[in-house]
Amino acid sequence: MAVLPIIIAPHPVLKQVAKPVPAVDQRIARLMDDMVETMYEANGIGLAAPQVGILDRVIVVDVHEKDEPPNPIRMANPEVVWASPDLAVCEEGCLSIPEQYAEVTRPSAVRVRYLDREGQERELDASGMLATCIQHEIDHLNGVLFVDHLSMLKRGMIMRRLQKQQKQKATA
Ligand code: GNR
Ligand code: NI
Repeated sequence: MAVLPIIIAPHPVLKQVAKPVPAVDQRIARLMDDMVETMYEANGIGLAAPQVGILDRVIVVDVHEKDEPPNPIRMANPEVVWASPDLAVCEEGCLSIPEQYAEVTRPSAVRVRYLDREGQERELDASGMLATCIQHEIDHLNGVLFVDHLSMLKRGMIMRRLQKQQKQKATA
């Protein structure tokens, strides 16, 4: 396993649409494992392959509570097959937009179809933080960041704050 470098916005790879994986082969299983390790190392609750520069439709999530054992979920070709009509607001962050947060509104529950690490087709019913996180990760596969759900004004404020913070970090 390996910790991969996470790409920070604005970067063109984060705007690209990722390709479906034809099958969950050795390479994809390895990528899933490396992404889980990278997610844990970064203290994230999810990670999408484009965030580590790989344009395959692969995501990992783990929303376990601190007092519970880890529960990583690895997904290839995840697809929302049902979304609840009721919406939920969640304060979101993103490892590719470090230290910036904003409220995003999304369906409060989703059913997602995907291929697991063994290439088996599965469905998962998600609500709460898990539903939010899965939708955030699938957005990444479509070149969409959480700030794209905000008004132009709020997005501009966050991206300018991020630029300033990244420049300060580079010269610190
Ligand atoms: O670690 C993360 N936290 C988070 C919090 C609220 C909503 C979504 C997320 S996902 C984010 C990790 C990340 O950037 N995944 O793409
Ligand atoms: Ni993200």
